[in-house]
Amino acid sequence: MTTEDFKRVAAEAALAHVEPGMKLGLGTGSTASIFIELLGEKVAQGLDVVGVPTSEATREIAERHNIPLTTLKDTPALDLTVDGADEIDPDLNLIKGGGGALLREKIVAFASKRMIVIADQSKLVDTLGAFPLPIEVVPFGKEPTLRAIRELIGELGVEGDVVLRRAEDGCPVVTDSGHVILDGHFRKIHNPKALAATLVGIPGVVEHGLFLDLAGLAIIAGPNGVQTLE
Ligand code: ABF
Repeated sequence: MTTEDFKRVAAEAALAHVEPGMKLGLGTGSTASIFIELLGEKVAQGLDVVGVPTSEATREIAERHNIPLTTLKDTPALDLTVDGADEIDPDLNLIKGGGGALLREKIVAFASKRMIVIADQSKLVDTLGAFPLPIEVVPFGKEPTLRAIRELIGELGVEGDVVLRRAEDGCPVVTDSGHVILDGHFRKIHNPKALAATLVGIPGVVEHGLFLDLAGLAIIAGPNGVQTLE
């Protein structure tokens, strides 16, 4: 089986948690997209759900699969969010935002009674941080914000750096909410809670990709089958 197959297995397992009438948060990324595609098949068979997309890309995919959509304005409380992740540790802490949608992903997850993370086994790690931590910042003053994060990395004594995320054309990636992303190479994040608290204290930081105490269940598929963390 391929990584794509494992993503599909995890997405299929998450579908079993969806009940008629649910208000759903729809995640972003390739694994979440498979979930949305499978959800679309159920909707075509008559399943009555409504979704809030976590990105414009996800909105397009959900529309293509005829999933009824709503907004957090009209539906501020959701039942369940299903989303992917870049890293998952054994305590269900996550790094998210490799796809640049972390801000809306976190708002939607926070608005949900439950968040299920779906992933292939490559996302499971002992310690977060090998994947660069996405940090969404306001473009005004991004240079001093970057310097502050660089100093923080230095204080932690890691051989890392922080870089402005750029698209293939060399321009800074701009998020759906009009911000830019700094990718922090922290290597090993031994105390995610402390780092999260420090990052939100830096002016200009809108949100970071550490998702702590948000996921209630992780469904992780690999060569040995499906593993769950909760
Ligand atoms: C989103 O998609 C992100 O937060 C995470 O960065 C990414 C995971 O993507 P994939 O499922 O394509 O690996 O959930």
